Amino acid sequence: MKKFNREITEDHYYIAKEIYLRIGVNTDAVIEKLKTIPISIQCWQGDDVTGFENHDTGLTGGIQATGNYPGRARNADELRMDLDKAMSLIPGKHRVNLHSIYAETDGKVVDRNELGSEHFRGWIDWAKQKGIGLDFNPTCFSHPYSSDGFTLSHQNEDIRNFWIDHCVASRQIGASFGKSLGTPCITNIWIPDGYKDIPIDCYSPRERLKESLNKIFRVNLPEKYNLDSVESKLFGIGSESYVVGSHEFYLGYAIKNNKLLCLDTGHFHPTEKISDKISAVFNFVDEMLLHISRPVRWDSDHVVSLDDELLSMTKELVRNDFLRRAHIGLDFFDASINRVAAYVIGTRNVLKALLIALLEPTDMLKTYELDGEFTSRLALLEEFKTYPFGAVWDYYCLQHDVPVADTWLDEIRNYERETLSKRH
Ligand code: RNT
Ligand code: ZN
Repeated sequence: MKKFNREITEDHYYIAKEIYLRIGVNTDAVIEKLKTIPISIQCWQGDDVTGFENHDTGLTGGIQATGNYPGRARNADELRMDLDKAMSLIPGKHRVNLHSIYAETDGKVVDRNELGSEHFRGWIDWAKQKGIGLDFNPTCFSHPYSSDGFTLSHQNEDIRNFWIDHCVASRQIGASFGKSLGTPCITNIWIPDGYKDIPIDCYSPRERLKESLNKIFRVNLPEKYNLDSVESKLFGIGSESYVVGSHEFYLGYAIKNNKLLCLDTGHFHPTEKISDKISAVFNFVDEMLLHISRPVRWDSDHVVSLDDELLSMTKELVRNDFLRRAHIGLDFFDASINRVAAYVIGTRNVLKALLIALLEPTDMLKTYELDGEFTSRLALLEEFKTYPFGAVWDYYCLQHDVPVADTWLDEIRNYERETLSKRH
């Protein structure tokens, strides 16, 4: 594809700047604000949630990465190389979100309850060199001890304890990330526990989960290094009838125990909107983690698209100045397209959605709302949809020395030809 002419991009921006000034929006200030918002990029899109352990369990836990596009990262070096490539095509400084199965154990078998920060040296050094933060997740799936579908809520105490130890170890690894990198790590607990079919006792597993969480969090870690979050889900593949860690369960847990609540956009009934939950939840919890994905039918993890719900979410965050309290993470995995492109598409879309939200003259709209001027509110909301945010976005990319518009795709094609296609 032909390169974008620098002058045209700049001229477009100057025209857009005038158009936004008319409605009281300073695009230069918006650009400065957007630079300060990090997105936590999930490492697991790069290898279909496989990790580097040598279990033959495959991916379990009711999640699935479908597709067999060539070029999956097979080890930490390849994954980091792919993330480097993706991040070179995304404007701004972001974070990377790891799972415990991405430990580097030098060929030795180290079970998950025995993992330590030494197994993440490669990741820490890489992040330090890039000047980025890391986030973390215990992996409570794809393991022989999760094979019957239960982990922290398991009826067997030994199995429960194994997972408790793993979660404590994970929080400590998270704290070591925070300490080494100078930015707190969010360690997010998600478990797959649940039943395929109608349960008799819904209460006991939840009671056990609560007790396991209490034990996990009893180990005190400084908040400047590690922040804990808990993630709910409605159903998984094979846990269609009952999930122990439901929304109400974790909402209650987070409020009572002062934890971050993780809202994954794919973990609710299809007509429920996360965008409408943010303001409700923020009346009761201090901070939250967002797992932005895109639900389609049964799948909660399609690559993020610039759709209405994403825009509603970023508008919620911007309008209420929630950006300091809401940590933005991504959670999608698609094995049917170029995986590096998937990173670029999803992350650029979240940034575009944030930019569009930041370009809104919120005070003006709020005034109309309070004055009962609903005609103006609707009329302007609709008119603003065709304002030239694309010109501001292109300029933002240009400023960051990142390909403008669709020209990043050429770099992905080159990378595919020169690197990904050689992985067999
Ligand atoms: C699963 C959860 C969870 C995982 C990652 C891999 O439904 O969304 O966040 O996607 O931990
Ligand atoms: Zn998630």
